[in-house]
Order: sequence, then structure tokens, then C-alpha cells
Amino acid sequence: MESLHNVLGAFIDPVRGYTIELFGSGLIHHTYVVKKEARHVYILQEVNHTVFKWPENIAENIEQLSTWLRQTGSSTILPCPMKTKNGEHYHLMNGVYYRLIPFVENSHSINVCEIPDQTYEAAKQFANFTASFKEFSVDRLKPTIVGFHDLAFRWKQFREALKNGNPERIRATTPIIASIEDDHAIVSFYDKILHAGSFKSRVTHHDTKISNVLFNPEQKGICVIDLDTVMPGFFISDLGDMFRTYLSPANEEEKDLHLVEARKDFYHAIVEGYKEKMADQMSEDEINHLNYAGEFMIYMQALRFFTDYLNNDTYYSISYPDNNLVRTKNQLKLLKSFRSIIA
Ligand code: GN1
Ligand code: MG
Repeated sequence: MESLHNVLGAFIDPVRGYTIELFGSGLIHHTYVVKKEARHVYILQEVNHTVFKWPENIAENIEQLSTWLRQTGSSTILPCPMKTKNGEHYHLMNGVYYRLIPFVENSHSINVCEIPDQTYEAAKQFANFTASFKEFSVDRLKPTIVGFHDLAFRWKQFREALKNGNPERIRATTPIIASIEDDHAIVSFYDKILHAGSFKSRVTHHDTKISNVLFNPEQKGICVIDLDTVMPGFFISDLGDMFRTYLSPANEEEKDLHLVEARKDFYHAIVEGYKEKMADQMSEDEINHLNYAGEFMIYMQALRFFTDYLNNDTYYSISYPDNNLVRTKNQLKLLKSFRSIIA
């Protein structure tokens, strides 16, 4: 951790008395908590430069959004990275980009949704986040990952992996390939939406997992965090990823598929929380497709995990050889269970 203290020193002075510990469980960045006398003071993060090719776009997007909130007198909180002592958005060391974010006082995050109320609060926060930028021209935001939630693009990557991926893995997973192909209607519908222009492009978070919401000691939502993938998008990304990550008591790593199951009371809580802040901004067509959001996101995540599996696991961190295959099966089971609760 010696070198991390040097990184910290690029942002603040003096760094004596601070301890730095690994924090959270993201698949993309390394995250640390910086403490002083057991108090959480900062979050220090290494930005994954392979995934995020333009870290400057992330910083500029966040700056535009926080300026907007300030100028419009909004009460929405946006925890923003600090600048280095030299006025830079990042500290670059050995090719790695680091940023420092003040820890929001009296906040905590959770990793699992235990009661529907938590998902109601989270959905309200993500909806409020998008709703706060109603009048902001979303095209001012730069993409931070090209084609991130573009299902047609993810489908194309899957087709390419079937041609150029690991032949043994392709051979051994025929039933999974068939099951994914059987659901191609989800992709066609996405194409239709794009061409019809019936869904509005808005400021979208794109990573609404429960650990990206901060709660206060009374378990009410304070704000959302992790703004790397904030860019123009459709409501189906955020609402859908909440269905994907909050409905099942077991998460995407679970191998025992009996434990992967969508819970109806959690589903209703998410819809209620989301609509509370967003319904008045949504078109009739959007409101009629709340459930499509779940199918879209769960399916796309299965597709992404599986494509990575066929490509020999170059994107997602894995803990054992078949990790991405287990994640794929898990998401396909979740898709089935989701369909059963909305039927
Ligand atoms: C990645 O590492 P994390 O949890 O923030 C991924 C998401 C996936 C998720 C699946 C930039 O997010 O899109 O849904 O893993 N983020 C990126 O666990 O690819
Ligand atoms: Mg993230």
C-alpha cells in the first residue's frame, strides 16, 4: 500500500495518519477506502483503462452534470472526484489512472437486497438521478464505453465469438447457444425501438447495482455513486439492471440455480420507486414496456458473460475457469424466473 500513499499525496497533504484498504467487489475497477482513525474519509479508485479508453470523458461528463445541478439549484447529490493538487482530474502512475472521491458522511452501502424497501429506495434514487436532468441536453455527454448497452452490437459480438472463439467451449455449449438464439426476439425488439425512436435518450446511469446507492442510518436512499458509465441511454438500461440485480436473493455468481429466483414483492417495490420519480416524464410507449426492460438487461448480461466465455475470458475478472459460463447459466435462469413473475 506504500505506493497508494504516494497516490493519495497527489491529491491531499499531508497523508500521514491515513490507512488504505481494499473496498467493494466490482468486476472492473480496484477500489480502496481511505480511513483516518477508523473513519471513512475518501474512496480511492484505479480506473480500468482497458475498459474505459477515455477517462477524460468520464471526468468531463461528471463535471457537466454537477455544474448543471448547481446552476439549477437541485437538491440531488452527486459525489464528484476531487482534482489533484496540480488541478488534474486523475493522478497517473505507472500507466494507471487514480481518482479520489470524498466519502459521503453517515452513508453506507449494501451488497444484497434483503427487504423490498431497500429496492424501493434504490429505484427512487436512480429515477431521481435521471429525472434531475430532464432539461439537460443529453447529447452533451460523451460516451465512456462505445456500444455499452447496444444490444444489437452485443449480439454481433456474440456472433463473432461463435466464429472465432474457443472451439472446444463452443462445442461443449450447444444447448446454451440454442437457448440464446431462441430469444433473438429480444434483440429484434431493441432494433425496432431504435428505428421507431419511441424511447427517449436521457441521462442514464448504466450500472444500478445495489452497492451503487448510498443509504443513511435510517435506511433511506441518499444518492447514487459510480458515475463512470453515465451517458445517454434508455430507461430500460437502469430499470432493467435493477430487476436483474435486485430480484433474486442469490446474485450472478450463484452456482445453485435453484437459488436464483425473481421475487414478486421486490419487483413491485422497484416499479413503484422508479415510477415515483420518472412516470411523469415517460411516454405511454415507455410505460407499456417496463417489463421489456428486465428481459433486455438480463438477456444482454447473459450474452455478455457468454461471449466473454467463448473468447477465453478477456473482459470480466474470473475466479475459476468456468466462472463466466456459470454466470451465463445463472442469468438465463433469472430470465426464465423473471418471465414467470410477470406472466
Ligand atoms: C461490470 O464491475 P461492475 O460491477 O461495476 C460491468 C457491468 C456488468 C457487471 C456485471 C463497465 O460492472 O456492465 O453489468 O460488471 N461494467 C462494465 O457484474 O462493463
Ligand atoms: Mg461500475
